[in-house]
Amino acid sequence: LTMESDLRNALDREQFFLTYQPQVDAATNRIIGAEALLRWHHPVRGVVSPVEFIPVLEGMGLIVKVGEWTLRAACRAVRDWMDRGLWTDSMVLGINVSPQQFSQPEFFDQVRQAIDDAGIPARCIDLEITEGMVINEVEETIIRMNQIREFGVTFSIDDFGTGYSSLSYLKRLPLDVLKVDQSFVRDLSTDSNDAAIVETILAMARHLKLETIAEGVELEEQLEFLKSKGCNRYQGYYFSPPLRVEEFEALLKNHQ
Ligand code: G
Ligand code: G
Ligand code: MN
Ligand code: NA
Repeated sequence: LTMESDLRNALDREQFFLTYQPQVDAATNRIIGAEALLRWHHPVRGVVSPVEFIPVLEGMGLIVKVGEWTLRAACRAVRDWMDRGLWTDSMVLGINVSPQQFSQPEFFDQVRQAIDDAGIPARCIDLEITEGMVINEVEETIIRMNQIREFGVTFSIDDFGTGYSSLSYLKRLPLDVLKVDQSFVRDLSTDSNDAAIVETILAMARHLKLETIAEGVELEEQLEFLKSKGCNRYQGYYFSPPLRVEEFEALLKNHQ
């Protein structure tokens, strides 16, 4: 209950901020983009994880407003980095979108406004959706995704393999990127089932002509396995955890 009333004021009190986790090309070791990850700085509890507060925001219906703030803040960040020569128009920032947000009729306008107001190329933004979103209303989801993709934004399927959707949905959705969930990456070098699952997911992505990004890569062995199976992009502690904006900018600067 207190969490709810605290969240009600969090936007006005400017308690939300974004962290950025770099995404890397494994072959060249170059930063090719990042994922924006939301944080809540609570005055007493400190920094709260989205795992705790996103479901509460969803329950309150507040995720739509916070999601719009996130979109706008992320696009403004890209604008700022471009102005400072830290970001090129071939780099992509991933933004997580909750099902409730996506199902709003205004969602496309929110995305377009955020990108236009920031004056950035639409191709610099990738929207990460989850399987939860596509269970219902597949037709409607496909229509909306196509509208947004025509504008130039790409779509990733996040946490792939952890939801309930069938492969037939995956085949029909106009996706660009499949993110291999970290739960399969974690025990890659010790669990032969996980290794088989990852290999299968990567083969399927290749057939569906989807780019792949592996998540939660912490170890050299995991990276080597992924590379050997054709996954050339990753994010994870092995390269960098999610960083506060100043740290992320310093990393981009050193990386040039
Ligand atoms: O950053 P980790 O940093 O703890 O993120 C945990 C979970 O929260 C992830 O599943 C991630 O997809 C989700 N998440 C992070 N930022 C956002 C956001 O801006 N919007 C939504 N809907 N989910 C987010
Ligand atoms: O959106 P998504 O569910 O993919 O959120 C990514 C989550 O994974 C965030 O909570 C982020 O902090 C976390 N994360 C990123 N890299 C690693 C990693 O290498 N290991 C682990 N255990 N978690 C990671
Ligand atoms: Mn994500
Ligand atoms: Na994920």
